[in-house]
Amino acid sequence: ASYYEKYHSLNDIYFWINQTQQDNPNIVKVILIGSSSEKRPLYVLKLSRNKGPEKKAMWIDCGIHAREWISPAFCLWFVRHSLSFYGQNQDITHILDNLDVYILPVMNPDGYEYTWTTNRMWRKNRSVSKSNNCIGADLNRNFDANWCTEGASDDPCSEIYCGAFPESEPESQSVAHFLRSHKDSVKLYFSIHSYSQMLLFPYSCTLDEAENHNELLDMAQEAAQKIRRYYRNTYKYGSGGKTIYLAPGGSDDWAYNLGIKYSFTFELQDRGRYGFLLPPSHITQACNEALTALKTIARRVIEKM
Ligand code: 0X9
Ligand code: ZN
Repeated sequence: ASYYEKYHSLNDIYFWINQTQQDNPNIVKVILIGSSSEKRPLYVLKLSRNKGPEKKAMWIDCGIHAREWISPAFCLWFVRHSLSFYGQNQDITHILDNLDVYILPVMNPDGYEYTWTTNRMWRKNRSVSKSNNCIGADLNRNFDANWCTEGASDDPCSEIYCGAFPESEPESQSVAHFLRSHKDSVKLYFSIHSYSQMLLFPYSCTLDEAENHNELLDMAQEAAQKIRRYYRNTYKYGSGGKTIYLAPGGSDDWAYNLGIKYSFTFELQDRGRYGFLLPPSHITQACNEALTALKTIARRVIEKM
């Protein structure tokens, strides 16, 4: 199996980030957007085929939840695909000719490291709360979108603990800060999770429909159809609140409310057979499915720009 068909430790991924930048100095820039609660760096890769004026941009984050190992694997897969197939694959060439891409391979490095060393099923970050012995907040409940209402918990021991206040966690704060300062250029937001095979869009923090619900639904439907056609696999799609559950404080809803009107959360393979413990032999298909969906949606957004 190649490098991209395996899961990698956090140190391997940091090494890969550095190596990828060094091997592709004209295309890849590494941006330090902040650090985790245990002071690990949060690096974003910027892929930019710099010709002409500043382009609009797309954001992809992976690894919000520590145990969802297929998610960082997807971010690496996407970067490899972008660097290897630009000029060969029509879809990725079109995307990179029209958009810069920001990729955060591991948004929750402390949690990810913890799943490698101590507890494979850890979900949250590793911040220490003052009041209590419990560790960690759910970074996907910590954003400022109907923060800590139904579908999140104010109990620090809960798996869906929303944190002390919106953006209380350095990881979510760093992402929010970066996106706020790039909100005029970023047109498309993706957050990669597992598992359950779903293509979700706002809202998850309310059952209300987003203003461009039908447009998002149409894009997600086309993406799911492509996955079915090319990979013979089924993905559900729809607004988060109605398709999976109410879950406030998520990055996708927050990004949407910031003005990024094309905002998606992908739940990759599988549908529960292996769950978070998806075997490495499934990485190729899981990533290719997500890549197909992402490229389908990006193409549609570029058409509208
Ligand atoms: O609950 C979540 O954060 C996501 N599911 S997961 O099993 N990966 O934890 C779904 C996120 C959907 N979007 C929002 N809740 N905003
Ligand atoms: Zn998740």
